[in-house]
Amino acid sequence: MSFDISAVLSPGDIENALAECSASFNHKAFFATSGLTKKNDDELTKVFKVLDEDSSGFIEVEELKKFLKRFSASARDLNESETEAFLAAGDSDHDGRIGVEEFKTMVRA
Ligand SMILES: [Ca+2]
Repeated sequence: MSFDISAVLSPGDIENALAECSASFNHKAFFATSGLTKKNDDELTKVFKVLDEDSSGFIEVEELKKFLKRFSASARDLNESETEAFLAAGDSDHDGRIGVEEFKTMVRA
């Protein structure tokens, strides 16, 4: 990836957010603790592009599973139920993936 996520988020905040979600993932807690909820449109678009690893313009299920890994390579994968809940929270048009506007809406919800 060409963009370093720590250019947008503080490494300490990322560390705290990952620690909080190490046992069970809660997207609202992660977004708040990592500082994502305070980021502007531009910054959230940059983060979205990191999460959209294949640059398809959408975060698909396989990419959602790897969500935590995009913040730290040593972080775990999300399990199936966490991934399903995460997708359901963000996928407001029910196409089975998360677009950039859906991502921003979810982060700020
Ligand atoms: Ca994608």
